[in-house]
Amino acid sequence: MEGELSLHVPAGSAALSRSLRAPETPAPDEFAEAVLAGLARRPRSIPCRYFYDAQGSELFEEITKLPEYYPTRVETMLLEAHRAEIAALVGPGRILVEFGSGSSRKTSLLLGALGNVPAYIPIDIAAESLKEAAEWLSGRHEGLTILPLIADFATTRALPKVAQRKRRFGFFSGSTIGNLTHAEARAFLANAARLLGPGSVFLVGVDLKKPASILIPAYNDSRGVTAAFNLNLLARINRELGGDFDLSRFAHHALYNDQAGRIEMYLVSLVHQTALVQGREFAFAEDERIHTENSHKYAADEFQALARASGWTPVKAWTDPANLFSLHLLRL
Ligand code: AVI
Repeated sequence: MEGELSLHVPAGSAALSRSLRAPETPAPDEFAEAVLAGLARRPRSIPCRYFYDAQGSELFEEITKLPEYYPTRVETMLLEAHRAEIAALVGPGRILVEFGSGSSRKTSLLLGALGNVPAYIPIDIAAESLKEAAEWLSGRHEGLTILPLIADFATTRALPKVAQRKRRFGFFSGSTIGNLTHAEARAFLANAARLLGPGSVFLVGVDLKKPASILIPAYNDSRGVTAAFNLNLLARINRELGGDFDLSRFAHHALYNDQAGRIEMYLVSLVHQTALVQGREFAFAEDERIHTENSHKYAADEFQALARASGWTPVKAWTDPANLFSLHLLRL
């Protein structure tokens, strides 16, 4: 389901909140179908996009501030260090389209460096995050036209009409591309090429391959925020689908699958138990897992090969001295 919240922000957040339509909630049936099918299949799995209800989005924001979770910090540092060069390579007057925009905090750095941006189109499934992000940005970039699009960034088929009038600059940050399989990532990049159109440029943040000794703490932090984020999926099922999961009987587990080059997250049943979801009963053996997320890591040349296979030409890549994270500028 897609919906547009169209607004122009002359000054301050008061004007913004009056202009917003009531947020559209994602179709509950879609969540129910995904959960029921995911719990019935073997191995059990639920797509990670369902992490992001209001509580899940808040917990993710907390994750981004954890000392162990380096991606947000390092990507922000790369944007701060290279924004002027990025802006020079992108050029002025482009509409900025952000895929999976979330809180839009990093976007502000780009907007400041780009200067002349006719409109900003953040695309996200979480209506509340979009609204909050638009309000936050409007306070910092007076006069910016913000056209939020409530949609799944992976399957967005069309941009608002205004976006077709100018050349476009895509932004996909945070290594969210890592949450897609390689085939999905390729399809996403090809769809982004079609949406952004000929002559467009695309900046993509990609987490790099590195030792498991750095990766595992990033996905299993000492404060248990990532565990709470993972377990919130069961809490969301309880809230929205009449589930009766006992959260104290499931544990968060993160491992690095070296062969696949990805972090895998699971919810592990600590005992033999049953749980009800929309009146259907699911039995879990002790140690049985629900796969909840993959987070793929790419060497810089692996990502560039993927981008090429999807029709993009790599222009330049930036990495930090410790080789933790990369930013890739691509053009069509
Ligand atoms: C949103 N995404 C890029 C995060 C990641 O690192 O894969 C989600 C996340 N899962 C656990 N911690 C953060």
